[in-house]
Amino acid sequence: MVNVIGLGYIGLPTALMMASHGVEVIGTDYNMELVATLNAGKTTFKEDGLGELFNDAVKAGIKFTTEYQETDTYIVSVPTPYDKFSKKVDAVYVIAAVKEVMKVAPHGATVVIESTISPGTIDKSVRPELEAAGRNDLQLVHAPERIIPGNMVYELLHNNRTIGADDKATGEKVKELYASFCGGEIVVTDIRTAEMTKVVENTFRAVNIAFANELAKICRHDNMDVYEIIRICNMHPRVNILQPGPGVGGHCISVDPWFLVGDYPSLAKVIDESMKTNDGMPDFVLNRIYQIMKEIGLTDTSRVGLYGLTYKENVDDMRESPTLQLLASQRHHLATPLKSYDPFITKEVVPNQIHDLDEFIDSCDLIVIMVKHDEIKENVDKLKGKVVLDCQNIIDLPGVYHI
Ligand code: SAJ
Repeated sequence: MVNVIGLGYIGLPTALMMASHGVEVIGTDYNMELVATLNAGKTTFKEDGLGELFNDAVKAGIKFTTEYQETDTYIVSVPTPYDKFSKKVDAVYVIAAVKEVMKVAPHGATVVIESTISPGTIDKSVRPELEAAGRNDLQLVHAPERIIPGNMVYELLHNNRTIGADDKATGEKVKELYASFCGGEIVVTDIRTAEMTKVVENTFRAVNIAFANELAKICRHDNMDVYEIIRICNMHPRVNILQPGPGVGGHCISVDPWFLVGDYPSLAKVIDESMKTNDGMPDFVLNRIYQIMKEIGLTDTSRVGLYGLTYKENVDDMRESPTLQLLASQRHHLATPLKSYDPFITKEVVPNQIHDLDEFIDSCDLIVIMVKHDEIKENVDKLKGKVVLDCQNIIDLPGVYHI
Protein backbone atom coordinates (compact mmCIF):
# COMPACT_ATOMS: atom_id res chain seq x y z
CA MET A 1 0.00 0.00 0.00
CA VAL A 2 1.20 3.51 -0.80
CA ASN A 3 0.48 6.44 1.52
CA VAL A 4 0.56 9.71 -0.44
CA ILE A 5 1.20 12.63 1.90
CA GLY A 6 -0.11 16.00 0.70
CA LEU A 7 -3.09 16.02 -1.68
CA GLY A 8 -2.46 19.25 -3.58
CA TYR A 9 -1.70 19.93 -7.24
CA ILE A 10 0.81 17.07 -7.45
CA GLY A 11 -0.15 14.67 -4.66
CA LEU A 12 -3.79 14.33 -5.65
CA PRO A 13 -3.30 13.47 -9.34
CA THR A 14 -0.42 11.15 -8.44
CA ALA A 15 -2.49 9.32 -5.81
CA LEU A 16 -5.46 9.02 -8.18
CA MET A 17 -3.25 7.81 -11.02
CA MET A 18 -1.67 5.07 -8.93
CA ALA A 19 -5.02 3.96 -7.50
CA SER A 20 -6.59 3.77 -10.95
CA HIS A 21 -3.68 1.58 -12.07
CA GLY A 22 -4.17 -1.10 -9.45
CA VAL A 23 -2.01 0.24 -6.61
CA GLU A 24 -3.63 0.30 -3.17
CA VAL A 25 -3.48 3.98 -2.17
CA ILE A 26 -4.42 6.00 0.89
CA GLY A 27 -4.09 9.77 0.52
CA THR A 28 -3.30 11.79 3.65
CA ASP A 29 -3.60 15.54 4.11
CA TYR A 30 -3.62 17.54 7.33
CA ASN A 31 -6.30 19.85 5.89
CA MET A 32 -9.58 18.38 7.22
CA GLU A 33 -11.71 20.45 4.87
CA LEU A 34 -9.80 19.19 1.83
CA VAL A 35 -10.12 15.58 2.97
CA ALA A 36 -13.85 16.09 3.63
CA THR A 37 -14.30 17.51 0.11
CA LEU A 38 -12.54 14.52 -1.45
CA ASN A 39 -14.53 12.11 0.71
CA ALA A 40 -17.71 13.85 -0.46
CA GLY A 41 -16.74 12.84 -4.00
CA LYS A 42 -15.50 16.22 -5.22
CA THR A 43 -12.10 17.25 -6.60
CA THR A 44 -10.38 20.29 -5.10
CA PHE A 45 -9.12 22.07 -8.23
CA LYS A 46 -9.90 22.23 -11.94
CA GLU A 47 -7.75 20.25 -14.32
CA ASP A 48 -8.46 18.49 -17.62
CA GLY A 49 -9.39 14.86 -17.02
CA LEU A 50 -9.07 15.05 -13.23
CA GLY A 51 -12.77 14.36 -12.63
CA GLU A 52 -12.71 11.10 -14.63
CA LEU A 53 -9.47 10.04 -12.99
CA PHE A 54 -11.00 10.76 -9.58
CA ASN A 55 -14.02 8.56 -10.36
CA ASP A 56 -11.77 5.71 -11.55
CA ALA A 57 -9.65 5.95 -8.41
CA VAL A 58 -12.70 5.97 -6.12
CA LYS A 59 -14.04 2.89 -7.92
CA ALA A 60 -10.63 1.27 -7.40
CA GLY A 61 -10.90 1.92 -3.66
CA ILE A 62 -8.68 4.96 -2.94
CA LYS A 63 -9.18 6.39 0.56
CA PHE A 64 -8.57 9.89 1.91
CA THR A 65 -7.76 10.66 5.53
CA THR A 66 -5.92 13.07 7.82
CA GLU A 67 -4.02 10.16 9.42
CA TYR A 68 -0.57 8.90 8.41
CA GLN A 69 -0.64 5.18 7.62
CA GLU A 70 1.62 2.31 8.64
CA THR A 71 2.90 1.01 5.32
CA ASP A 72 6.04 0.23 3.34
CA THR A 73 5.94 3.15 0.86
CA TYR A 74 5.26 6.87 1.35
CA ILE A 75 5.13 9.57 -1.31
CA VAL A 76 5.60 13.06 0.10
CA SER A 77 4.16 15.78 -2.13
CA VAL A 78 3.70 18.70 0.24
CA PRO A 79 4.34 22.32 -0.78
CA THR A 80 7.78 23.87 -0.46
CA PRO A 81 7.23 27.57 0.14
CA TYR A 82 10.06 29.90 -0.71
CA ASP A 83 11.16 33.07 0.96
CA LYS A 84 10.83 35.98 -1.47
CA PHE A 85 13.62 37.94 0.20
CA SER A 86 16.30 35.27 0.60
CA LYS A 87 15.08 33.36 -2.51
CA LYS A 88 15.62 30.16 -0.54
CA VAL A 89 13.28 27.22 -0.35
CA ASP A 90 11.83 26.36 3.02
CA ALA A 91 11.63 22.60 3.46
CA VAL A 92 9.59 22.96 6.65
CA TYR A 93 6.55 21.01 5.35
CA VAL A 94 8.72 18.25 3.90
CA ILE A 95 10.51 17.87 7.24
CA ALA A 96 7.24 17.96 9.18
CA ALA A 97 5.81 15.25 6.90
CA VAL A 98 8.93 13.07 7.24
CA LYS A 99 8.77 13.43 11.04
CA GLU A 100 5.16 12.21 11.00
CA VAL A 101 6.10 9.35 8.68
CA MET A 102 8.87 8.29 11.08
CA LYS A 103 6.32 7.89 13.88
CA VAL A 104 4.37 5.20 12.00
CA ALA A 105 6.67 3.77 9.31
CA PRO A 106 7.78 0.15 9.80
CA HIS A 107 11.48 -0.76 9.66
CA GLY A 108 12.99 -0.32 6.17
CA ALA A 109 10.07 1.59 4.62
CA THR A 110 10.68 3.79 1.57
CA VAL A 111 10.02 7.53 1.71
CA VAL A 112 9.77 9.10 -1.75
CA ILE A 113 9.92 12.89 -1.85
CA GLU A 114 8.22 14.39 -4.89
CA SER A 115 8.12 17.99 -3.64
CA THR A 116 10.49 20.37 -5.43
CA ILE A 117 13.47 21.10 -3.20
CA SER A 118 16.69 22.97 -3.78
CA PRO A 119 19.67 20.75 -4.65
CA GLY A 120 21.22 19.28 -1.51
CA THR A 121 18.10 19.57 0.66
CA ILE A 122 17.77 15.86 1.32
CA ASP A 123 21.34 15.58 2.63
CA LYS A 124 21.29 18.93 4.44
CA SER A 125 17.82 18.93 5.97
CA VAL A 126 16.03 15.58 5.67
CA ARG A 127 18.68 12.92 6.33
CA PRO A 128 19.79 14.56 9.61
CA GLU A 129 16.20 14.23 10.87
CA LEU A 130 16.32 10.49 10.22
CA GLU A 131 19.69 10.24 11.95
CA ALA A 132 18.48 12.24 14.96
CA ALA A 133 15.47 9.95 15.30
CA GLY A 134 17.56 6.79 14.86
CA ARG A 135 15.62 5.96 11.68
CA ASN A 136 18.47 5.35 9.25
CA ASP A 137 16.61 2.20 8.27
CA LEU A 138 14.23 4.30 6.16
CA GLN A 139 15.11 4.54 2.45
CA LEU A 140 14.99 8.10 1.12
CA VAL A 141 14.18 8.60 -2.56
CA HIS A 142 13.65 11.74 -4.65
CA ALA A 143 11.21 11.47 -7.58
CA PRO A 144 10.70 15.08 -8.71
CA GLU A 145 7.40 15.76 -10.39
CA ARG A 146 7.42 17.02 -13.97
CA ILE A 147 3.77 17.53 -14.90
CA ILE A 148 2.52 20.79 -16.34
CA PRO A 149 -0.69 22.31 -14.98
CA GLY A 150 -3.29 22.25 -17.75
CA ASN A 151 -2.06 18.90 -19.07
CA MET A 152 -1.30 17.02 -15.86
CA VAL A 153 -3.18 13.81 -16.48
CA TYR A 154 -1.65 13.26 -19.93
CA GLU A 155 1.84 14.17 -18.71
CA LEU A 156 1.61 11.87 -15.68
CA LEU A 157 0.94 9.02 -18.07
CA HIS A 158 3.53 9.91 -20.70
CA ASN A 159 6.42 11.99 -19.30
CA ASN A 160 9.80 10.42 -18.62
CA ARG A 161 10.68 10.39 -14.91
CA THR A 162 13.75 10.60 -12.73
CA ILE A 163 14.22 8.55 -9.56
CA GLY A 164 17.07 9.44 -7.24
CA ALA A 165 18.00 6.81 -4.66
CA ASP A 166 20.98 5.84 -2.46
CA ASP A 167 21.17 2.35 -3.92
CA LYS A 168 20.08 0.66 -7.11
CA ALA A 169 17.74 -1.83 -5.47
CA THR A 170 15.65 0.91 -3.83
CA GLY A 171 15.67 2.94 -7.05
CA GLU A 172 14.48 -0.06 -9.06
CA LYS A 173 11.72 -0.83 -6.56
CA VAL A 174 10.36 2.73 -6.79
CA LYS A 175 10.77 2.66 -10.58
CA GLU A 176 8.53 -0.39 -10.68
CA LEU A 177 5.88 1.46 -8.65
CA TYR A 178 5.89 4.47 -11.01
CA ALA A 179 5.90 2.15 -14.02
CA SER A 180 2.43 1.01 -12.90
CA PHE A 181 1.07 4.12 -14.65
CA CYS A 182 4.00 5.92 -16.33
CA GLY A 183 4.55 4.99 -19.97
CA GLY A 184 7.66 7.17 -20.26
CA GLU A 185 11.25 6.14 -19.60
CA ILE A 186 12.17 6.08 -15.90
CA VAL A 187 15.81 6.87 -15.16
CA VAL A 188 17.36 5.79 -11.85
CA THR A 189 20.18 7.97 -10.51
CA ASP A 190 21.44 9.30 -7.18
CA ILE A 191 19.48 11.72 -5.01
CA ARG A 192 21.71 14.77 -5.50
CA THR A 193 21.53 14.40 -9.29
CA ALA A 194 17.76 14.01 -9.20
CA GLU A 195 17.41 17.16 -7.09
CA MET A 196 19.61 19.09 -9.49
CA THR A 197 17.89 17.89 -12.68
CA LYS A 198 14.52 19.15 -11.46
CA VAL A 199 15.79 22.64 -10.79
CA VAL A 200 17.87 22.70 -13.97
CA GLU A 201 14.85 21.75 -16.11
CA ASN A 202 12.82 24.67 -14.80
CA THR A 203 15.85 26.97 -15.04
CA PHE A 204 16.31 26.03 -18.69
CA ARG A 205 12.75 27.12 -19.39
CA ALA A 206 13.07 30.32 -17.34
CA VAL A 207 16.23 31.36 -19.20
CA ASN A 208 14.61 30.63 -22.56
CA ILE A 209 11.48 32.62 -21.69
CA ALA A 210 13.74 35.46 -20.54
CA PHE A 211 15.48 35.40 -23.93
CA ALA A 212 12.10 35.79 -25.67
CA ASN A 213 11.14 38.58 -23.27
CA GLU A 214 14.42 40.38 -23.89
CA LEU A 215 13.83 40.14 -27.64
CA ALA A 216 10.37 41.66 -27.11
CA LYS A 217 11.97 44.61 -25.32
CA ILE A 218 14.60 45.07 -28.05
CA CYS A 219 11.95 44.91 -30.78
CA ARG A 220 9.67 47.33 -28.92
CA HIS A 221 12.54 49.79 -28.66
CA ASP A 222 12.89 49.95 -32.45
CA ASN A 223 9.31 49.10 -33.35
CA MET A 224 9.97 45.68 -34.88
CA ASP A 225 7.57 42.73 -34.85
CA VAL A 226 9.04 40.26 -32.34
CA TYR A 227 6.51 37.54 -33.18
CA GLU A 228 7.36 37.62 -36.89
CA ILE A 229 11.07 37.58 -36.05
CA ILE A 230 10.67 34.58 -33.70
CA ARG A 231 8.48 32.77 -36.24
CA ILE A 232 11.12 33.13 -38.95
CA CYS A 233 14.04 32.28 -36.63
CA ASN A 234 12.23 29.14 -35.51
CA MET A 235 12.23 27.91 -39.09
CA HIS A 236 15.98 27.37 -38.64
CA PRO A 237 16.53 23.70 -37.80
CA ARG A 238 18.41 24.42 -34.56
CA VAL A 239 16.51 27.44 -33.26
CA ASN A 240 13.46 27.14 -31.02
CA ILE A 241 12.65 30.45 -29.30
CA LEU A 242 9.81 30.54 -26.79
CA GLN A 243 7.12 33.22 -26.64
CA PRO A 244 7.45 36.56 -24.85
CA GLY A 245 4.74 37.34 -22.34
CA PRO A 246 3.67 39.68 -19.54
CA GLY A 247 5.82 37.82 -17.01
CA VAL A 248 6.42 34.39 -15.57
CA GLY A 249 4.21 32.97 -12.86
CA GLY A 250 3.52 29.65 -11.20
CA HIS A 251 5.31 28.10 -8.32
CA CYS A 252 8.09 26.52 -10.36
CA ILE A 253 9.66 28.46 -13.20
CA SER A 254 9.46 31.77 -11.37
CA VAL A 255 10.93 30.23 -8.21
CA ASP A 256 13.25 27.24 -8.71
CA PRO A 257 16.01 29.02 -10.68
CA TRP A 258 16.51 31.36 -7.71
CA PHE A 259 17.73 28.33 -5.71
CA LEU A 260 20.77 28.14 -8.02
CA VAL A 261 21.33 31.90 -7.81
CA GLY A 262 21.05 31.70 -4.00
CA ASP A 263 23.50 28.78 -3.73
CA TYR A 264 25.98 29.90 -6.42
CA PRO A 265 25.70 33.71 -6.56
CA SER A 266 29.05 34.29 -8.25
CA LEU A 267 28.51 31.55 -10.84
CA ALA A 268 24.84 31.70 -11.82
CA LYS A 269 25.05 34.96 -13.78
CA VAL A 270 22.92 34.18 -16.83
CA ILE A 271 20.27 32.69 -14.57
CA ASP A 272 20.28 35.73 -12.28
CA GLU A 273 19.85 38.16 -15.18
CA SER A 274 17.16 35.98 -16.77
CA MET A 275 15.12 35.92 -13.58
CA LYS A 276 15.39 39.70 -13.28
CA THR A 277 14.28 40.07 -16.91
CA ASN A 278 11.22 37.88 -16.31
CA ASP A 279 10.41 39.57 -13.01
CA GLY A 280 10.57 42.95 -14.76
CA MET A 281 7.92 42.07 -17.36
CA PRO A 282 4.82 43.12 -15.36
CA ASP A 283 6.36 46.59 -14.95
CA PHE A 284 7.21 46.62 -18.65
CA VAL A 285 3.52 45.96 -19.38
CA LEU A 286 2.49 48.69 -16.97
CA ASN A 287 4.72 51.12 -18.79
CA ARG A 288 3.29 49.95 -22.12
CA ILE A 289 -0.25 50.62 -20.78
CA TYR A 290 0.86 54.12 -19.84
CA GLN A 291 2.34 54.72 -23.35
CA ILE A 292 -0.82 53.48 -25.08
CA MET A 293 -3.08 55.59 -22.84
CA LYS A 294 -1.03 58.63 -23.80
CA GLU A 295 -1.18 57.72 -27.48
CA ILE A 296 -4.97 57.29 -27.54
CA GLY A 297 -5.65 60.17 -25.16
CA LEU A 298 -7.14 58.01 -22.41
CA THR A 299 -6.66 59.57 -18.98
CA ASP A 300 -9.13 57.59 -16.87
CA THR A 301 -7.34 54.49 -15.48
CA SER A 302 -10.68 53.09 -14.33
CA ARG A 303 -11.39 52.41 -18.03
CA VAL A 304 -8.37 50.04 -18.27
CA GLY A 305 -8.93 46.33 -17.59
CA LEU A 306 -6.62 43.34 -17.20
CA TYR A 307 -7.96 40.12 -18.71
CA GLY A 308 -6.73 37.11 -16.71
CA LEU A 309 -5.58 36.72 -13.10
CA THR A 310 -4.15 33.20 -13.23
CA TYR A 311 -0.48 32.51 -13.93
CA LYS A 312 -1.27 30.86 -17.25
CA GLU A 313 -4.10 29.83 -19.54
CA ASN A 314 -6.99 27.54 -18.64
CA VAL A 315 -5.95 26.85 -15.04
CA ASP A 316 -7.33 28.30 -11.79
CA ASP A 317 -3.89 28.70 -10.18
CA MET A 318 -2.89 32.29 -9.37
CA ARG A 319 0.44 31.64 -7.66
CA GLU A 320 2.99 34.35 -8.61
CA SER A 321 0.76 35.39 -11.50
CA PRO A 322 2.04 38.27 -13.67
CA THR A 323 -1.31 40.07 -13.25
CA LEU A 324 -1.00 39.94 -9.45
CA GLN A 325 2.62 41.11 -9.79
CA LEU A 326 1.46 44.02 -11.95
CA LEU A 327 -1.27 44.97 -9.49
CA ALA A 328 1.22 44.77 -6.59
CA SER A 329 3.57 47.09 -8.45
CA GLN A 330 0.72 49.55 -8.98
CA ARG A 331 -0.13 49.33 -5.28
CA HIS A 332 3.48 50.23 -4.36
CA HIS A 333 2.97 53.48 -6.24
CA LEU A 334 -0.28 54.10 -4.33
CA ALA A 335 -2.18 53.86 -7.60
CA THR A 336 -5.81 52.72 -7.85
CA PRO A 337 -5.75 49.08 -9.00
CA LEU A 338 -6.81 48.54 -12.60
CA LYS A 339 -9.98 46.57 -13.28
CA SER A 340 -9.51 42.84 -13.76
CA TYR A 341 -11.49 39.76 -14.75
CA ASP A 342 -10.80 36.03 -14.97
CA PRO A 343 -13.33 33.32 -15.86
CA PHE A 344 -11.50 30.84 -13.59
CA ILE A 345 -11.51 33.06 -10.50
CA THR A 346 -14.98 33.41 -9.04
CA LYS A 347 -13.85 34.53 -5.56
CA GLU A 348 -13.07 38.19 -4.87
CA VAL A 349 -9.25 38.25 -4.80
CA VAL A 350 -8.33 41.80 -5.83
CA PRO A 351 -10.05 45.19 -5.72
CA ASN A 352 -11.96 46.27 -8.86
CA GLN A 353 -12.43 42.67 -9.97
CA ILE A 354 -15.36 42.06 -12.32
CA HIS A 355 -17.05 38.69 -12.58
CA ASP A 356 -18.71 38.80 -15.98
CA LEU A 357 -16.95 39.01 -19.35
CA ASP A 358 -19.50 41.31 -21.01
CA GLU A 359 -19.61 43.65 -18.03
CA PHE A 360 -15.81 43.71 -17.97
CA ILE A 361 -15.53 44.56 -21.66
CA ASP A 362 -18.29 47.19 -21.46
CA SER A 363 -16.63 48.92 -18.53
CA CYS A 364 -13.22 49.27 -20.24
CA ASP A 365 -11.82 51.21 -23.19
CA LEU A 366 -8.37 49.62 -23.06
CA ILE A 367 -8.23 45.87 -22.47
CA VAL A 368 -4.94 44.18 -21.67
CA ILE A 369 -4.77 40.47 -22.47
CA MET A 370 -2.56 39.03 -19.74
CA VAL A 371 -3.63 35.38 -20.04
CA LYS A 372 -4.65 33.43 -23.16
CA HIS A 373 -7.64 31.56 -21.72
CA ASP A 374 -9.72 29.76 -24.39
CA GLU A 375 -12.67 31.93 -23.32
CA ILE A 376 -11.19 35.10 -24.80
CA LYS A 377 -9.98 33.33 -27.93
CA GLU A 378 -13.59 32.20 -28.47
CA ASN A 379 -14.94 35.73 -27.84
CA VAL A 380 -12.54 37.86 -29.88
CA ASP A 381 -15.53 39.47 -31.65
CA LYS A 382 -16.58 41.10 -28.38
CA LEU A 383 -13.34 43.10 -28.39
CA LYS A 384 -14.20 44.87 -31.65
CA GLY A 385 -14.17 48.64 -31.15
CA LYS A 386 -11.96 48.38 -28.05
CA VAL A 387 -8.30 49.29 -27.77
CA VAL A 388 -6.47 46.03 -26.99
CA LEU A 389 -2.96 45.48 -25.65
CA ASP A 390 -2.42 41.81 -26.43
CA CYS A 391 0.49 40.52 -24.33
CA GLN A 392 -0.08 36.97 -25.61
CA ASN A 393 -0.35 37.54 -29.37
CA ILE A 394 -3.70 35.80 -29.73
CA ILE A 395 -6.07 38.57 -30.81
CA ASP A 396 -6.33 38.89 -34.56
CA LEU A 397 -8.01 42.29 -34.88
CA PRO A 398 -6.77 45.39 -36.69
CA GLY A 399 -4.90 47.93 -34.55
CA VAL A 400 -4.10 45.58 -31.69
CA TYR A 401 -1.08 46.68 -29.61
CA HIS A 402 1.60 44.23 -28.48
CA ILE A 403 4.21 44.22 -25.71
N1 SAJ B 1 5.55 31.39 -20.35
C1 SAJ B 1 5.95 32.41 -21.20
N2 SAJ B 1 6.39 32.09 -22.45
C2 SAJ B 1 6.43 30.80 -22.89
C3 SAJ B 1 6.05 29.76 -22.02
C4 SAJ B 1 5.61 30.07 -20.75
O1 SAJ B 1 5.92 33.59 -20.84
O2 SAJ B 1 6.82 30.60 -24.05
C5 SAJ B 1 5.06 31.69 -18.97
C6 SAJ B 1 3.65 31.18 -18.69
O3 SAJ B 1 2.68 32.06 -19.15
C7 SAJ B 1 3.67 31.05 -17.18
C8 SAJ B 1 5.13 30.65 -16.89
O4 SAJ B 1 5.86 31.01 -18.04
O5 SAJ B 1 3.41 32.27 -16.54
C9 SAJ B 1 5.36 29.18 -16.57
O6 SAJ B 1 4.51 28.38 -17.35
P1 SAJ B 1 4.94 27.03 -18.07
O7 SAJ B 1 3.75 26.57 -18.81
O8 SAJ B 1 6.18 27.19 -18.83
O9 SAJ B 1 5.34 26.06 -16.86
P2 SAJ B 1 4.67 25.66 -15.45
O10 SAJ B 1 5.24 26.55 -14.40
O11 SAJ B 1 3.20 25.56 -15.52
O12 SAJ B 1 5.25 24.17 -15.26
C10 SAJ B 1 6.65 23.97 -15.23
C11 SAJ B 1 7.02 22.82 -16.17
N3 SAJ B 1 8.47 22.76 -16.35
C12 SAJ B 1 9.06 22.77 -17.56
O13 SAJ B 1 8.43 22.85 -18.59
C13 SAJ B 1 10.55 22.65 -17.58
C14 SAJ B 1 6.48 21.49 -15.63
O14 SAJ B 1 6.94 20.40 -16.42
C15 SAJ B 1 6.95 21.29 -14.17
O15 SAJ B 1 6.40 20.10 -13.62
C16 SAJ B 1 6.46 22.46 -13.36
O16 SAJ B 1 7.04 23.66 -13.89
C17 SAJ B 1 6.87 22.27 -11.90
O17 SAJ B 1 5.97 22.02 -11.07
O18 SAJ B 1 8.07 22.29 -11.60
